[in-house]
Amino acid sequence: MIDLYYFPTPNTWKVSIMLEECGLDYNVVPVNILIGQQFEPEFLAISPNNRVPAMVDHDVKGPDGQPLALFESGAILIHLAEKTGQFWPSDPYKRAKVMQWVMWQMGGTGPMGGQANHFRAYAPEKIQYAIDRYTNEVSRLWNLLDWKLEGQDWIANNEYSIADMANWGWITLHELQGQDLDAMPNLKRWFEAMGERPAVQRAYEIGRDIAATPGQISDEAKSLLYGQTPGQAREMLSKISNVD
Ligand SMILES: N[C@@H](CCC(=O)N[C@@H](CS)C(=O)NCC(=O)O)C(=O)O
Repeated sequence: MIDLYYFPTPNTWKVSIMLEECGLDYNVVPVNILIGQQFEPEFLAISPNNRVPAMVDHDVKGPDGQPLALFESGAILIHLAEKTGQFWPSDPYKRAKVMQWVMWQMGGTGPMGGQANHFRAYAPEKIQYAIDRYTNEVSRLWNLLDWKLEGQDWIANNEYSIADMANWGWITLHELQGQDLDAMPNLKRWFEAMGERPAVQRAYEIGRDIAATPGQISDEAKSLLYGQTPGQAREMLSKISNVD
């Protein structure tokens, strides 16, 4: 059995899509990042980076007999791909290409998209340089994907894989990210084809109620949300034991 620590966001949808596509049994453990549940010691013991998604795979045990706890959506996708052998080619050339596009997403559209969201929608002051910098970088990356998808259905090897799953959630945010999908027709076609897959639809719907459930954020969590200092991070981590 797998526990998926979840809040409906692009990084977390990657994992719920893979779990749904593979038909694996899993429990959804809600972590409401809007009210600071990512800073609670129980969650930090699984994801000391205080981010979702995270996962516990009870079928895989470590040297101490404890189940495997994993954070980082890319690592979780690769773990599930290796566990099931699905959406993960056995051919080394093709597998390396899937890995390439997963890593490209993890280092590119994810972090750049996160910063674009922040400066476009959440930053307390409007900083035009930062808005332009991150919006343009997202645009550059998405145009590369549009170019890659010219004449093909799927991102890596033209076969549906975890590379597609990794990328889809971020494209759902196209309006928030100031991107015009009509100007990227190959990306738009792929995005719509992904959205028609029943597993993607189920994965996207999970936990909508978690986001909609009102909750209070403590002053302490509020101060951690956008401006966590190294001192605060160390203080938080001092409450948990070291994890692999
Ligand atoms: N590199 C990480 C990024 C995870 C991440 O940024 N998660 C966001 C939601 S998409 C989060 O948990 N934010 C909570 C916070 O910033 O406090 C991954 O891909 O898993």
